[in-house]
Amino acid sequence: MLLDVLRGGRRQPPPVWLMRQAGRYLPEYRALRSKTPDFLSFCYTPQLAVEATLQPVRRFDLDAAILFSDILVVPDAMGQPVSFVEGEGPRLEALADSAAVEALGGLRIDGRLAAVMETVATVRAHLPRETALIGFCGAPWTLATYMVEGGPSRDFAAVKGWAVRDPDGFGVLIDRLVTATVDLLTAQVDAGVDVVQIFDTWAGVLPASGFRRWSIEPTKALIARLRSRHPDIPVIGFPRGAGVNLPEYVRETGVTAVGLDSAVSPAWAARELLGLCAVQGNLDPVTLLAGGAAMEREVASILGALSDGPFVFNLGHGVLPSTPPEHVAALVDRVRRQASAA
Ligand code: 1CP
Repeated sequence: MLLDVLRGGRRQPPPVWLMRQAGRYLPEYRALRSKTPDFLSFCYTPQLAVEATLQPVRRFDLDAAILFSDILVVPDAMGQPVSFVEGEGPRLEALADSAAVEALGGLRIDGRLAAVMETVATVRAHLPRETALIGFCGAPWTLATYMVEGGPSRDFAAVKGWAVRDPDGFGVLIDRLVTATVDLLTAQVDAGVDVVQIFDTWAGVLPASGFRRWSIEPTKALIARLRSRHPDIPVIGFPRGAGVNLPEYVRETGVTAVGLDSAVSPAWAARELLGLCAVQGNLDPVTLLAGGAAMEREVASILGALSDGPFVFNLGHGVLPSTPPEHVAALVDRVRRQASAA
C-alpha cells in the first residue's frame, strides 16, 4: 500500500510507518540490545538486526518496515571508524582537512556491509508482500556534519566553516559521499528493499545558498545515479528544516515523496507540495509522547489537511526513547479509523 501511494495513488486510511519505529522505546528492543553492548556490532549482526527490524511491524501492524541499521555505517565503511558512547551518541575522529578526505576509501559491499545486505534479504523474505521494506542512507551533507564535527554538534561551526572557506575542497568530500551513498542504496535495492529514504537531518542548519549547493545538488546527483541502475525505485527525501525551500528541493531532486518535519503546516504542504509529489509526515514526536486527546486532535488535523493525498502518515522526526508503546498503538489505531471518517 505504501508503494501504491508513492506511485501517486490515494488511500484512506493512508499507509502509516514511523521514523525510528525500532529502538529504545520498545522493551523487546532493549532486551535484544542488552546482549550486545556495541551498537554497530548489533547493526552488523543479521540475526539481531532482522529481529529489531521486525519487532515494531509485528507489534503495531505497520505498513512498512525500515531496515535496522544506521546512517553512520557509511563513514565506518570508508575508513573513519565510528563508535557510540552510551548517552552521548556517535563519536568519530574528525576529518581535519583535504588530506584526511583523500585518505578515505570508497564503499565496498563486503565484510560488515555484506552483513547489512544479508539483513535486507532476510527481512524481505519474512515480511508479507504488502508490507514495504524501506532502505535508507544519510544525505551527503548530514553525513559530512558527523564526519567533520566528529559527532553531534550545537552550531556546526567546523563543517559550515569549511564549506564557506573552501567550497571546492569540501566539495570533494561531498562528491565522495554521493558515490558512497549511491553504492550503498544500490546494494540495498539489489538485496531487496522496495523504497529508499534519504535522511537529511541537518539540512535546516544551512543558509539558503548552502542548502542549494550542499543539500539539493548532491541529493539530485545521488538520485540520478541510483536511478541509472534502478530506474523505478521510489525515493523519499527528508530534508529536515528545509521550510520554504521544500518546493525547490522536490522539483530539483526528483524525489518521489517528501518527508515533512513538524514545523511545516499541513495546509501549506497540501497547497504547495501535493501537486508535485507524495507527502509524508508530520506529527510532532513530543505529541506522540504526550498521547491522549491532544494527540487525537493533532492527528485529525494532519489527516484533514493531507489525507486526500497522495499521503503517508508519519512523524516529523524519530520516535523519542521515552514514548509509551501504547501511544504508538493508539496512534496507528486513530490513523486507521480515518477510512470510516472519510
Ligand atoms: O543504543 C541504541 O540503541 C542506539 C540508538 C540508535 C538507534 C536505534 C542509533 C544511534 N541509531 C539507531 C537506528 C537508526 N538510526 C535507524 C533504524 C531504526 C528505525 O528507524 O526504526 C535509522 C533509520 C537511523 C538513522 C539515523 N541515525 C539518523 C537519521 C534520522 C534522524 O533521527 O534524524 C541519524 C542522524 C543517525 C545518527 C545517530 N545514530 C544514533 C544516534 C543516537 C544518532 C543521532 C546523533 C545525534 O544526536 O546527532
